[in-house]
Amino acid sequence: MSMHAPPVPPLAATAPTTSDVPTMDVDPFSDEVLVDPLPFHEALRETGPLVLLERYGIYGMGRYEEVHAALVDWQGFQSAAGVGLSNFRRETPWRPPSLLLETDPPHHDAPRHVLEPILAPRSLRRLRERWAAAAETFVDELLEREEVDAVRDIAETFPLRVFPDAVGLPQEGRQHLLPYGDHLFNAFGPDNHLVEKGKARIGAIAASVDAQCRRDVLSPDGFGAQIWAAADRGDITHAQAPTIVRSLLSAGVDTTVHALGGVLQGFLRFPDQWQVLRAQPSRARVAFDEAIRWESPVQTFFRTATRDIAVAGGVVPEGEKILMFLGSANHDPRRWHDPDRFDLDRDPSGHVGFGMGIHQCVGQHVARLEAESLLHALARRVERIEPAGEPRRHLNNTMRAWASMPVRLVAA
Ligand code: 4IA
Repeated sequence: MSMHAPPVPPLAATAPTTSDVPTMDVDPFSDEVLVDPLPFHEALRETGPLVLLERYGIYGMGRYEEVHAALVDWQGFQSAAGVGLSNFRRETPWRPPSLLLETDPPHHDAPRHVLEPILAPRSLRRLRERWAAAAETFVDELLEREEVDAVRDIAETFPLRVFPDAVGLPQEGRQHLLPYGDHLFNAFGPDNHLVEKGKARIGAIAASVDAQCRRDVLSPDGFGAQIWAAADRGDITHAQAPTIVRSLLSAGVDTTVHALGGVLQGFLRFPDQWQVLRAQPSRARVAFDEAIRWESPVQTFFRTATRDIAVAGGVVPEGEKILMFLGSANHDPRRWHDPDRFDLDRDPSGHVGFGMGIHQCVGQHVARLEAESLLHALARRVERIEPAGEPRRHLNNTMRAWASMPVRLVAA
């Protein structure tokens, strides 16, 4: 009898499968996309809320709503399998995983709770006057020159004058911080030519960065020493302390540098916005946040599905990687009016440029204070910022960055 029964329809015909998810074959880490990601982002958002990126066999999200939802769902979208393309369940990470970025609760929580008050606005109050004075001196020096490179001479120089001192780093080895970050952010992507070019030097550079995390080289009053003091209190272990200091050096330099490059580019492209800031220098903070949205220095991050997760009609299968396009979400016209405009009159809050949820940037107040100090001093003393040559992009698998931005600063 069973021999004559009609065949059972295959399960796949009714259960949601990957075949419900539209595919794209573009390489989001190609030079072409990295130079100008906006056309790719639009195509990604239009293809669907969840897309299979065939080239790497991973899922991608480019719309604000789904990116935001994935970022806040740490139970479904984990970080402990790595927030780059490499899946730590199957592959060995190139460096010991971060105790903040590449962990999930409960392991994530003690390091986070230790770092949060150290980098909180009230703890930074003692830095405010010092950084304002440093910015004044810095702008004095800039205005002595006809032309400057807004990347090398401003965006890189100012953070490197104030941040390593605030951490309490020795002088020795500071020149390795930017190259270290550049390789780290490349290494979140695929093993392409950008990763390849860093490989020869990264061993020595990482050793230097690790050496700067040791208790005996850190000054007694900086963020670094406060992390070690938390180990003495028993809030974290002494073995964890240097890796948490390493997070400051990993996440705190290139990010701020490229965010400042982004805000300066915003003012070059939209000179009327410089006049808005000049009229009200207290808008420096909102200008910086708008630049984090507009430029999105950290463009992308991955998560890994902890179970089959339904996303807008498709399913991300358990164990698979999802690439969240923060820069695309921050330009999604479903969420933002005229998203490609850098506009101090908009309210940029809710952007995902600092992430969202339990992993949201713990150093954002430090970055804001650096930017605010610098922009405040520039806004009061510089009448116009004029282009003095073509800006040039710096390519990185994760960061949206500038290599060079020649400008003339016209004194007020
Ligand atoms: C860490 C997301 C990015 C800014 C970042 C990079 C490194 C680390 C944290 C965040 O090493 O903890």
